[in-house]
Amino acid sequence: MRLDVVTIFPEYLEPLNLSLVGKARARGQLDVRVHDLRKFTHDRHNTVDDTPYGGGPGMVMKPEPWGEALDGIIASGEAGERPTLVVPTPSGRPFTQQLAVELSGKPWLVFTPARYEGIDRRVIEEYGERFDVREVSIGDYVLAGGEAPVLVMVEAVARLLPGVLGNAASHQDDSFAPGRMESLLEGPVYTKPPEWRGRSIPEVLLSGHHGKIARWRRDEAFRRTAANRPDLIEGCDPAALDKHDRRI
Ligand code: 6GU
Repeated sequence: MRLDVVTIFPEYLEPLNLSLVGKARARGQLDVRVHDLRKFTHDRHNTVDDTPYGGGPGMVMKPEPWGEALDGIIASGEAGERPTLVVPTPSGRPFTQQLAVELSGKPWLVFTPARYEGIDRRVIEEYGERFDVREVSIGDYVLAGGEAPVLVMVEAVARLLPGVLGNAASHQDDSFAPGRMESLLEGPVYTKPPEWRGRSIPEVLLSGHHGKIARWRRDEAFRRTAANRPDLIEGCDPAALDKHDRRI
């Protein structure tokens, strides 16, 4: 998969050299290219913003540098290859595991994290006519720019690529995985030592009884979901619940 990111803070994307995403790049599974938007300006001050038409607070990102940057990136692709443009904005559609799965099936994503009050609308219109453009928000709070959301989205997408996680089965039971039998949060996990600061491991996990362990994990997942995300249980198909759940 190819990923391009256009930003006025290329250094903000340096964590893409680390950990899971960094290793996927080193292995050649991900081709990540970060571009400095200011390189596509032509004035002495490398201006990327201006005052909003109609007045109001803050500044708006000028369309010309985005147009030059995106045209150059698009032209650098193989003949006929068309990227999906991902535009981070608090006004976008929610970024969910389902969208991460959908994006992980695309060959080429271009991210356009903005600062200030956002990008001149005409840029989204212009590319929206020719490309698949997704305006996406990572949650109901306001950040100063789209760079942190790009780190979030790239990590969520990259770990779904074939061969990036050690074990392909390990994301089949992720909390929020689409098609998960019950969409419950994952329950608690334990490892050695068997006792730590006087705290032991739930007995059932040491029993070797796989049926009882599965039952216990399902109950813990239900309990945690009811406590932390009651909305997920309200929205659940009642057929996905069982007799045990009603007793918890
Ligand atoms: Cl994608 N951008 C910004 N600036 N703030 C956000 C966001 C995105 N998602 C949630 N808050």
